[in-house]
Amino acid sequence: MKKVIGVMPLWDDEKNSIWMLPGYMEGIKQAGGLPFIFPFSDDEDEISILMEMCGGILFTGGHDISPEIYHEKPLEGLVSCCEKRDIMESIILKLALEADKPLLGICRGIQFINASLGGTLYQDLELQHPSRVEHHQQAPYDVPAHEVTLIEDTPLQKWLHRDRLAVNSYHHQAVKELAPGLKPMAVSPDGITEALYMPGRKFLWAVQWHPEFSFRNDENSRRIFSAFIDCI
Ligand SMILES: [Mn+2]
Repeated sequence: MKKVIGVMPLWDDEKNSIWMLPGYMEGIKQAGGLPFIFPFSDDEDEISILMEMCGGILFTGGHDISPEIYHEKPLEGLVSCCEKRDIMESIILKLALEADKPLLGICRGIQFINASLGGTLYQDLELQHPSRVEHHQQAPYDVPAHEVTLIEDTPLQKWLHRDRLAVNSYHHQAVKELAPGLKPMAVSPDGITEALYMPGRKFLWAVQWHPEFSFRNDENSRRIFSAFIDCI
């Protein structure tokens, strides 16, 4: 039985259209999974039917998370949200947790999981957490931008067998206060939580960096996808 992965669609505001970065699909495929792009829906019954087909869910990067989710007003001109993603992903997160369905979050994915479970975000890192660490690198995106420290005895540290990791970085929002029930797995030199997990789950990991850009030339990025697919 193929390991089918529901991939959260990206949304293009100008074209009013779904789109997808091939790296998410290829990253899953090279690890032995079968990805499909989830269609947009706000209907829990429809979403349930689709989720029954899935062995796991990938929360992709993309738009900012609505600050309303963590009870803040958006900073004017600095936050660009996608209501249909927030609505659908809220339903999917709830169903995935109920069914203990494996879930990997990338970039927006780590932010969405943390905010939805009661944590908060930096709406704009440059304004709210200025530092010398390059979190918003220029292309190419498959090369490291900063290091993270992997926290001892966390699943990521044990899976990669290392204490430090060079990662790419392309984000302007980030985890601020961690949600109850989540634990950090990686921290940047300026103190940002760049990976987290939920203890007691089959698999709920999320990373702030972008293995979908770097898996072709980086073994550790491939291993993040394989940790996810192998557990299904
Ligand atoms: Mn970063």
